[in-house]
Amino acid sequence: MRISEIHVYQKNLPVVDGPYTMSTMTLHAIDTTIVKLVSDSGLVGWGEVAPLGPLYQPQHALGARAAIAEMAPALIGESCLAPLLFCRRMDQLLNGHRYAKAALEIGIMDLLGKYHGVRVCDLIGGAGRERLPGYYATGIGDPDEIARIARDKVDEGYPRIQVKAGGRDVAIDIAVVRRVFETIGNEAQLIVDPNRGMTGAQAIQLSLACRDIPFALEQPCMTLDEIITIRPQIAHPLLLDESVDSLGEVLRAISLDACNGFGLKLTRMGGINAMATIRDVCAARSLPHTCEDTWGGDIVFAAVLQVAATVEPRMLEAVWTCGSYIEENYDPLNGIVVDRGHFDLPRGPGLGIEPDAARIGELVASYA
Ligand code: 0XW
Ligand code: MG
Repeated sequence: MRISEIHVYQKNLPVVDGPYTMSTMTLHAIDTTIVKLVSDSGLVGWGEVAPLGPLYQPQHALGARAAIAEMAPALIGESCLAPLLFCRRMDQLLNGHRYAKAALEIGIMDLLGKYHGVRVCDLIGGAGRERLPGYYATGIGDPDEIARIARDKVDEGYPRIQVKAGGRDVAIDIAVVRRVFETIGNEAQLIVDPNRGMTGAQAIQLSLACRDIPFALEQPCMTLDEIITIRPQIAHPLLLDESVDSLGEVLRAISLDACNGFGLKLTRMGGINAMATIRDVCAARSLPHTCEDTWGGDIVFAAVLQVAATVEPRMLEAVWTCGSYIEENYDPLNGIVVDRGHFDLPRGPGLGIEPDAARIGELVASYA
């Protein structure tokens, strides 16, 4: 089975009840890129990558499409049955740009699963469970507003709540954390995520002022170096998110004893197989992690669930999808939906979803 055509689509995903706010940016819509890999067997594989605007990380939507344009012509005729060799071929065509390569790799894994009549999770070890815990991420807001959202989401069934912080007076963030904990107590796991928007001093201040409240602090500062500096001075477990963008960075963080776990974005890491490797590395050091991505629709989040189902339950922090922030599923029948704060793994072969052509945006490039 070889690739005979690659089609690239672009779609804007408006943020439902938006904008989505973080310490460093405000987003009204996210630009997603969908790839359709057509094989000479007639089977079709789907991939997707949706960077979170141009400021969240160095990855951005136009970069994804430019990288795909750079590689796609030379990928026509490549085998769909050997994902490792396919990824090596992409590395021979373009340096870096793991996030764009991830979209194509997701498509290859979808095709491979469909070819063998198995789910993607079966290709990377097998699903340990069919239902996965989700987490809800709020935006930046005032204490009462965020506490109300946290209460609602815990009542809905979410076992983990992430509140945003940073980019403002740290006293407000301290008040938010206090108010949220007064409201939900230990009914859900609490994460505080400044998305790089705090100085080291602010992060220390937040942590020490809330020493009595159990939460994990996610990516408080801009760089790994800053985080390593403050780590001995804070009272909470520390998770890295934006600072880790590859297996190499995960290994570096582990070797520097820089964190207690990770927020792992599938496309940023390079795709499904890269995530499976990182899953095993994290398990070897008992470092829990999420399975998630920056944004996107059914395709990228089906891939996230396929990986999450293979993670040992005690090592999986939770799954995040932007399900409640997007308007519709690409696949109206088997699309990813949040059910009482949890997600069910799709049942069909490959990724287990089949996008509707009318819902995947504009065709922007085709290669054959
Ligand atoms: C909460 N998220 C998973 C949504 C956005 O992708 C940002 C992100 C995070 O944890 O930084
Ligand atoms: Mg984060």
